[in-house]
Amino acid sequence: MNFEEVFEAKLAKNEFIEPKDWMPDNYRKHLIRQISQHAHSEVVGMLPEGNWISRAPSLRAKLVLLAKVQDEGGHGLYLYTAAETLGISRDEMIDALLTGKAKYSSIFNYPTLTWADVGAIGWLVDGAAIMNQVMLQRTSYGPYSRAMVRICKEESFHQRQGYEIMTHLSFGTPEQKEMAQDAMNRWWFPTLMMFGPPDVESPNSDNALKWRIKRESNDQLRQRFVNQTVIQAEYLGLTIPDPKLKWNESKKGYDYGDPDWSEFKNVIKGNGICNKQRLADRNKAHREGEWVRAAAAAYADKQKHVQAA
Ligand code: BYC
Repeated sequence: MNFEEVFEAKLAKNEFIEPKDWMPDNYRKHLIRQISQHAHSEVVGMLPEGNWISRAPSLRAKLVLLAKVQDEGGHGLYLYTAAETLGISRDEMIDALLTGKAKYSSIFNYPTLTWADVGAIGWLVDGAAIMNQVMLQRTSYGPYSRAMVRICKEESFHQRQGYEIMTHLSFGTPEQKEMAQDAMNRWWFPTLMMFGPPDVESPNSDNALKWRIKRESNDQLRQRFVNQTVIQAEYLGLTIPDPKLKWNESKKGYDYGDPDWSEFKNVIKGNGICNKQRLADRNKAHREGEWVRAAAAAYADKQKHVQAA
């Protein structure tokens, strides 16, 4: 068998492709694109939530949120490391993020206006992230799959954190319930956009499915998310802001209205409400972390000399 046949045979047998295995150039490029975008999303995702650490309504809420935000940093680390095994350097990836060349999830370009938004992010955004990421645990590239196993465990905790906040608010005072509903109204459609464009407009899906990088399509996952979330919203007594939402017995799922795809395109082009602020904040954090990187590099250098002596 030639290299390509070995690669195809592994995919057919559901075996992992590992860093030293031969792989088509486009498979490598596809993975670098997706894994690095995913890593950037985790790191940029720390920003809207991080804004609320100092304003959390109790010590307990603050501790839980701090842990969650730290987890996101860890997810970024696992994912950057997985991408590095494909032959791209961390510096190249970070540079692409900081200069605005790389994409990250559209969802993090929306503002977090109230504490209920922290709940909505955990419940809806992490809920959508898990829906997508559970299938990525079985993605064909070994290092990505292994990173996803740990990430998914932590994401379930994040989703519970958000749902707990929404439960407190929804069963709280009328003002608190209103805050929860307002957050639901603003986050619902942007969350549906996280799954990517409709299948018929998704240029990367065919290869992703063929190479078993994605196991399910954008629309399949979006549908599953809607089905799962409606019942959770009903329990909270919150209304999903979609007049087209309706149970469809024949497909055993909900029909739902489309997000505004022109808004999505605008956000991923860099023109969302918070794109510029997010990039400026990431650049600032990077500059301010320069001394940490220099100290870590100096320490590593010193250790090399000690070992050599
Ligand atoms: N935002 O051909 P398509 C999280 C881009 S957050 C921005 O369907 P693909 C977290 C796409 O990149 C979730 N861009 O692409 C939660 C492509 O452009 P390029 C992060 C998007 O790759 C809480 C173009 O549109 N999760 O984890 O087959 C706190 C056409 O799309 C988006 C992941 O990244 C979007 N929403 O499917 C902290 C999961 N959607 O690259 C963190 C891994 C599409 O050709 N990623 N685009 O220029 C994936 O599963 C897939 O990459 C996607 C898109 C489903 C996102």
